Amino acid sequence: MKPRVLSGIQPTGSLHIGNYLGALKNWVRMQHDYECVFCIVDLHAITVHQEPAELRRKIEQTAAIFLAAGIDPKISSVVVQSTVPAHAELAWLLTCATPLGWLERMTQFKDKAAKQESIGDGLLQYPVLMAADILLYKANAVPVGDDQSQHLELTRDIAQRFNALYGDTFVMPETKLPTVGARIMGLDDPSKKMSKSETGSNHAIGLLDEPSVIRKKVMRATTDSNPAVDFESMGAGVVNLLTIHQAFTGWTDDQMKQHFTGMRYGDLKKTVAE
Ligand code: AQP
Repeated sequence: MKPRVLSGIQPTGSLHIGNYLGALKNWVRMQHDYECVFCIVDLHAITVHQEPAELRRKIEQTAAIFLAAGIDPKISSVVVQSTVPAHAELAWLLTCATPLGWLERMTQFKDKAAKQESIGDGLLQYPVLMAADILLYKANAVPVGDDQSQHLELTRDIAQRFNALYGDTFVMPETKLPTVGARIMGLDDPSKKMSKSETGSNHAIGLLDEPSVIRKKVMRATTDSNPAVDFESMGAGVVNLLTIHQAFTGWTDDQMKQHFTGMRYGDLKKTVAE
């Protein structure tokens, strides 16, 4: 029997190249070697307010993007989380076995809570629901971007605690990060990860952006005060542009250095935009 993979994406906002390079691209590759379940996690999406009609539209759009990216429904399962009640049921059982302090320490909770005047309890429980998604299917591997690593560690902690309290029940899942592209940063502010919920018009490259819009966004990307690429001393914006290029092309570090060393930023941006 093939080992099993579970991963998910929230149908919030517009999917961006961070979601593709951090998660989707790996999913497409792994579906031939693993038994895969890919989830559109709408119950996670409602941990912050969503307009119901818009959420329904985004669920369909996210499913279409999965297929367009190369997920093959003949070999992989695509599931809308809310259609399988066991996700929410297991989340409650796990909630009762999870110490509050573990959840309050999650950086994504702290970041998202800091952006809102009042927060719902769902935001705190977000990683428990994620643990339920993964443990429900006895997934062996979970391909995610780096921002989800802490939630995966928590999933293993919850599984271990549950197994210790009630007997061997859950499989320990392994985190699978991409070697390049695990954390794509915002084009406008390379200190922040590219995110659907950031509203800046030059922040993210959407998977559905027109080529002319992508070109414009890349040409406006933040770099640093150097005139050209210097691998010994680079600002985060330049590192980000090079990472995006490397993740899409699959070039080695040596190929990257040979091609880009000394290249002026205008030309670097033109190359990345292509
Ligand atoms: N910037 C990123 N770089 C690499 N991977 C990323 N992922 C997200 N942002 C980046 C990965 O994409 C998958 C799906 O993410 P999600 O939709 O479940 O939620 P998220 O991680 O919170 O992503 P966003 O885009 O920031 O969404 P919002 O703004 O709605 O919270 C995950 O595997 C994630 O690691």
